[in-house]
Amino acid sequence: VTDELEIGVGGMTCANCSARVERALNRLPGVVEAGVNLATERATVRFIPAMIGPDDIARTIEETGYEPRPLD
Ligand code: 9UX
Repeated sequence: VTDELEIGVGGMTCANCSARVERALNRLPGVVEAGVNLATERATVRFIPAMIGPDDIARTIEETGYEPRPLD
């Protein structure tokens, strides 16, 4: 079973920023696939809910140096 989270990411200025966030998310155990769109300032993350959750994903974005912004 997998779930998908879409979350805003603030503070990204160039394509290296989005690549950093993408790499950090894809390294997390339980993340199946993560993509980060610089233009829309959003990350789309498919994950295994038994292993990881939205809070962990948001924390990783923050620890990478950017600002997680939960969407409505
Ligand atoms: Mo680009 Mo982002 O040189 O911190 S990597 S602005």
